[in-house]
Amino acid sequence: MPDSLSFELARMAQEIDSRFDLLLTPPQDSRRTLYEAMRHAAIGGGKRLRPLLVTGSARLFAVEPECALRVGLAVEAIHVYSLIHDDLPAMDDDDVRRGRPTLHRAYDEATAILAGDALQALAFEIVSAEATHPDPFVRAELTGALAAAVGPAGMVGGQAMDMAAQQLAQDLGMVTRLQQLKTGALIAFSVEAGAILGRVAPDGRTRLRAYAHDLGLAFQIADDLLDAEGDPQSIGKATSKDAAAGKATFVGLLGVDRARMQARLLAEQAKEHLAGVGREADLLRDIADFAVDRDR
Ligand code: GRG
Repeated sequence: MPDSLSFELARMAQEIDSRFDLLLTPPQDSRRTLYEAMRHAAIGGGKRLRPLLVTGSARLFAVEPECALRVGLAVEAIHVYSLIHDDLPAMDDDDVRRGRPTLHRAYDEATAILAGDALQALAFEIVSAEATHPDPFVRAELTGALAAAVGPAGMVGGQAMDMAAQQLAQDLGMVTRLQQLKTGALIAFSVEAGAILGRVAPDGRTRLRAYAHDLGLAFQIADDLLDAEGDPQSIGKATSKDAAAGKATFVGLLGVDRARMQARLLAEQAKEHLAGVGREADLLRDIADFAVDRDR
């Protein structure tokens, strides 16, 4: 990984941690446990890749860094909520996440459900607040686009398809569609958010959308490869769960070697969509490589 990307990842991790720390100060009343649970899930750990994508795309349009950081924080709050709910016994029933006990293990199921719900609401509070952008039309577009990326036509819809897929015959088209919603929609929002903040009209976002499409798939294939053959210690969660659960994965359909080739191809293709853009797109290029070369 280039030094510049390690630096950006470390700086983003610090930034997100300190912002969650400020926002989630436990009150002196009976909500204390809820706040502590939200802190357990949101602070420390995680690559913070989605906030970095918002920053990376915002750089192309000279967006105020504070605006991009706030949107990145909102996206990370949604991501953490999805991880908490995905780990619940009713879903993946996982015990370890980001190297720590999952939230329902550290606390209890009801607290984990509420902490996820609260993080989702917090994300919309952050993104729609005036501090995120002075233009109310920009804030409204961000809010609507985030809701679409998270809802039934986005991440939650993808999760529902994933659960149903375990009972169905699986093919590449179906897995691609499912993963585009489950993982790809929030990644695509993160990339597009920079353009929304920069007031770029939708027809000026075509190449950025193509980059996000290929990156999202490459990222998911790499995630499948890590589940199949990664080290649970460095990934911070149990591995080899997908095949055992009969999950629809790229590795299951393509095999390890073809899946690795496909992920690399998609990362290269993602970078090609940025051809002609100057050094200001280097962070997005580095993220495309990192998405497939990572070990966690
Ligand atoms: C339960 C509402 C609900 C949604 C679940 C996105 C999702 C849908 C679940 C997350 C679980 C999962 C393993 C998804 C596949 C890929 C993925 C999003 C991996 C985790 O993202 P990373 O690698 O994690 O960015 P860190 O911990 O680094 O933030």
